[in-house]
Amino acid sequence: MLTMKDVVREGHPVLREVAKEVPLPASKEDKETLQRMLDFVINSQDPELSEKYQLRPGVGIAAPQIGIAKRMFAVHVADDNDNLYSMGLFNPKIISHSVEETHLESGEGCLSVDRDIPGIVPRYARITVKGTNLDGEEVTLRLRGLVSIVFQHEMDHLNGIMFYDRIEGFKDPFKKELP
Ligand code: UDB
Ligand code: ZN
Repeated sequence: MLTMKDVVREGHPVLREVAKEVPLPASKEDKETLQRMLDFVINSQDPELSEKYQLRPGVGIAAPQIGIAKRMFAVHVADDNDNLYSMGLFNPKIISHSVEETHLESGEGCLSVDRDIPGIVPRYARITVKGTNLDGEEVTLRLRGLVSIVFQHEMDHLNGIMFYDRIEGFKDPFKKELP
């Protein structure tokens, strides 16, 4: 079972790498890793398990956050209509996005960042994501609201981008140039 000990923190170079595509169909090992990541986010939201194993209640995790530079992430988060997005995705891609932007009023945090970094993190209001799920099916998702923000935050990890890179006026000497 993955715990916070497995989560690499700020300063680890893997968080600044551009992760590599996962060869498909996914290997047994890659599928097992992604399933463990999904189990981690689900467990972290279970009050008993999060207390017992001292897990931060997370909504998503990307492979680089457990030291694996591969393009895959897991999310477990519900939208405003209580639709649950609980899945692992291989090689996710934002195929289109709105011009309109949004942000979390309270800013963002990260499982790999053990400090509060205040500031508005601009995100697209709506995105369409394509990827391959744990069952090997190609899926297309149209997302908005918190779910869309979570997907964009996890996608950034696959490109070596941290949420604070996107905060206007926040100076990080190790900042990666944004495209
Ligand atoms: C999180 N959780 O999991 F707006 F119901 C964060 C942590 C770092 C605080 C644990 C979170 O934001 N939960 C949340 C937010 C809401 C409403 C709600 C629960 N992540 C995941 C992460 O670090 N992945 O790499 C950070 C989030 C910040 C914005 C999206 C992901
Ligand atoms: Zn993060």
